[in-house]
Amino acid sequence: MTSMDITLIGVPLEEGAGRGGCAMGPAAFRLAGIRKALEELGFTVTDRGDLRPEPASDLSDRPEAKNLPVVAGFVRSLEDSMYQAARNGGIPIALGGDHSLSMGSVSGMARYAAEVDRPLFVLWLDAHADFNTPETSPSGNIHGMPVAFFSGKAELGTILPTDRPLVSPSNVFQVGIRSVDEIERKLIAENGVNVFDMRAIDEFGLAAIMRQVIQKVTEANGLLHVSLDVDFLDPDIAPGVGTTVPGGATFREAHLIMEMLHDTGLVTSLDLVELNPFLDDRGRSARIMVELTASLFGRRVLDRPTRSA
Ligand code: Z70
Ligand code: MN
Ligand code: MN
Ligand code: MN
Repeated sequence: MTSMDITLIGVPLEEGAGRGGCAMGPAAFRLAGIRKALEELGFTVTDRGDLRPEPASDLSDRPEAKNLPVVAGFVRSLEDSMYQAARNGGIPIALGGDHSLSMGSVSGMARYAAEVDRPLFVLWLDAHADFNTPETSPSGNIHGMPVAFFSGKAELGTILPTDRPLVSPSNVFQVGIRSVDEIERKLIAENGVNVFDMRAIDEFGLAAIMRQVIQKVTEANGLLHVSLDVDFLDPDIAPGVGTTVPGGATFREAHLIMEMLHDTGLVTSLDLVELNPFLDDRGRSARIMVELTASLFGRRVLDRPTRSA
């Protein structure tokens, strides 16, 4: 890991999801001990509290993009917070909040990456591809659109400046996917998103998949943003999420990803999203997410010789 400074940014946003509850996510992550877990690993942690943006008054609400003004307010604010934290040499972690916040976190990191002249890669750990647009979305929920947005493929008005740096879909790696809408399926193929669905995990194993991802990012000297949706995990181990999809990643699989990533030192930012404490089982999902975060930043079971990927 290049930096030993971590900035926690609370994003109490739930208006991008179909049901309420994600706004309580930042509080649950704090209660589950995210700060202490990172401090124990030697990091200096700054918790800059929760964002409280005003809804964007220049954008209007519409059925194809529900609650756009509220979502846009958070996206603008988070974009800048992530960028500033990265520019100050730290690792920003967005504590969600629903997944529409990634429009801001990824865009902020894309701005930083452009400034330091390195490509940004995104590892999207999710049951969903989140590549809908207002035109293709069956729900109108913006949390199903962030990947299309930061790839420049979703028309959502001027949430961010039109000349903002975009992320190439070929730099996006999606792992754990098992629920994709009809038109969305065509979009991810046409745009060349790298998708490893649950079948790929079962056929090849996560280690082989992660080695590919790590090799691509390393060869390009890229920055890597990790976006972890609670529903990436199997609902049996992480029930605290609005859209549970059976057949998700096991604790061991998720752990392996985090440990392999830590060994590379490539990760420069993280989102923890879609935690719905109202639906959780006594904080279980929040604690698992914190544990995975600790593994990503170096908590280990055994010392072992570092092997090259
Ligand atoms: C569906 C939609 C979604 C997360 C649900 C679901 C999207 N594809 N994303 N939960 N994180 O409404 O667009
Ligand atoms: Mn998602
Ligand atoms: Mn999801
Ligand atoms: Mn979800």
